[in-house]
Amino acid sequence: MLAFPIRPHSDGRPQVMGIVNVTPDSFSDGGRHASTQAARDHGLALLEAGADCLDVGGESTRPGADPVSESEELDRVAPVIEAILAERPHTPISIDTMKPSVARAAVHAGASLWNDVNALRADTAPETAMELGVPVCLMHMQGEPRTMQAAPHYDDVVNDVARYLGQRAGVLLATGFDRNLIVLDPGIGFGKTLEHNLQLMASLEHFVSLGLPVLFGASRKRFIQAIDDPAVDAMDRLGGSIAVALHAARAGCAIVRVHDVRETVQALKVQAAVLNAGA
Ligand code: 9MG
Repeated sequence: MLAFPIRPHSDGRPQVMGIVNVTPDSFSDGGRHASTQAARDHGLALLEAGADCLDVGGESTRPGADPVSESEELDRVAPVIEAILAERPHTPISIDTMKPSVARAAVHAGASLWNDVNALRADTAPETAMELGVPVCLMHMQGEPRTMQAAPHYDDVVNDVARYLGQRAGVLLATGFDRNLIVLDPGIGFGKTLEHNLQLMASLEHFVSLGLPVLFGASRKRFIQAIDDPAVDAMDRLGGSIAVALHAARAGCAIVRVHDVRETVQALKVQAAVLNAGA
C-alpha cells in the first residue's frame, strides 16, 4: 500500500492536502463538485496545482450540517477515489469520514489515510483503524457538526483540546496501533468560538511539541470572516487562509488542509526559501 506523507518536506514545508468535497451542500464550492466526474476533475486539478495529497469527503462537516447515510456517503466517495487513482495511481488520498464502514471501503478503493473529525469515537472505530493499518488523523471536535457552534465551552481550550487528543491517541494505542501512524489536529472551527480558535492557533507549537505530526485545517473558515468583515463569504477568504497556513508552517505543522492549493504552495515555498536563507 502507498505510504501517505505525514511528515513535513525536508525544507520544513508542510505537506499540502487539497480538499475534494463530494457533497451537494459543501460550504465552499456550493456543490459544484458533487458529481463523480466533477470531483475527479477537481482532485486532478489540485494535484496539477501542486497538492501533495488529497482529502476526499462525502459528508459535510460544516457547522449545522445534517448527517448522511452510510450508503449515500459511500456512493459519493468510493468512485471518486477510484477515478483519481485510475488517472494518477500514486496519489496519497485520505478519506474524510466518521464512519468505520466508509473508511474501510475507501481504503479498499485506494485511500491511504483515515481523516476522522470524530477522532474514532464511533463504535468499533479504533478496531477498524487497527485492522486497516493506515495512518489516522484524530481531530478534536466538541459536540457534533449539526449543533457544535451552539455554545462551545472550555475551562482552558488549549489544555482541554490537548488532553482530549492525548486520550483519543491512548485509546488507539491500546488496540496495538502503531504510534508512528497517528496524526493530531486541534480542529479549528469545530465547536469553538473565535477566541477559542485564536488561542489554539496561537498555541500550535504546543501541539507540535506533543511529538506526533499535526494537521492544521483552517482554509476559508468562518473565523476569517469574523476577523475581517461580515460580508466576506467563503470564496473570499484567500488572504486569511494563506496567513494561517504560513503561521502553521512556522509552528512546525506537518500537513495543511486547504482549498486554494496553488496560492498556498507558492506562499509556503517563498516562506521556506526566506527562512532557510536566514538559517
Ligand atoms: C473534514 N475537515 C474539515 N475541516 C477539517 C479540519 O480542520 N481538520 C481535519 N482533519 N479535517 C477537516
